Amino acid sequence: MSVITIERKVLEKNDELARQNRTLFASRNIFSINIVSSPGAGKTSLVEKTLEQLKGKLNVAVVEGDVQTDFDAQRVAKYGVPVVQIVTNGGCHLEAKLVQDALQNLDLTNIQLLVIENVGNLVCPANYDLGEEMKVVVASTTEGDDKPLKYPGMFRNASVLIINKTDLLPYLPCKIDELKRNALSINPSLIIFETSCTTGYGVAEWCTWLTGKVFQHKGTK
Ligand SMILES: Nc1nc2c(ncn2[C@@H]2O[C@H](COP(=O)(O)OP(=O)(O)OP(=O)(O)O)[C@@H](O)[C@H]2O)c(=O)[nH]1
Ligand SMILES: [Mg+2]
Repeated sequence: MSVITIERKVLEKNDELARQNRTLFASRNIFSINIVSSPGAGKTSLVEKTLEQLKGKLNVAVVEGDVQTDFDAQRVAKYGVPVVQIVTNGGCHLEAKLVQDALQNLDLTNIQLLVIENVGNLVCPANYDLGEEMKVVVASTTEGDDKPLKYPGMFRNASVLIINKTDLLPYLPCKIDELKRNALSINPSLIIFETSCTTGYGVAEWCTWLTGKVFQHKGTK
């Protein structure tokens, strides 16, 4: 019973800090996304491909979250965008406070899109609001088509599903229609894109949609 109470308090505190992050983003007119997935589904690869496409079109900053190492921030830094790495030291998800602290080390001047890459984990990040506009869940074909049913929280809380590693479909038992059906049975309003970050397939469609969202958001402020 007391464990439940403590967990609720932790989440309430997190929600308050997420509200503060959201207020900061709104005051600066920044659209923010929180990319979540199991380890290795292709979050950083998607960030890299997205940065390639959006170069010269949108000002983007990136917050990287990992249990250990700054490998992902190093990959992103090659694209010449502001990036900061959060190392959770074992923590299995990002929290609003970690993002708030990281933002102190990020120059947000003229930034239109903030991309937060969460720790690879299909469970815990679902419960922690970071102040983002939307969660984007990446599910790769190598994980199988049943994951939305086994990890429903993440798919329920996401606005967008990116099915990545479609180039591997010929070699895998994963059925993409089944994966989509399962995801939509959990969350009928999911917007779905299919990508291969290896071949670049589908990345343009995702980036066009995302750019539209950023400008639509700007228009409402
Ligand atoms: N075949 C194939 N491989 C991919 C694709 N996208 C990513 N990969 C590979 O998958 C591996 C993991 O990719 P990352 O982008 O590091 O995945 P991640 O989700 O950021 O991983 P973590 O941050 O560790 O959770 C790398 O070896 C990528 O090259 C894809 O579309 N097709
Ligand atoms: Mg990564």
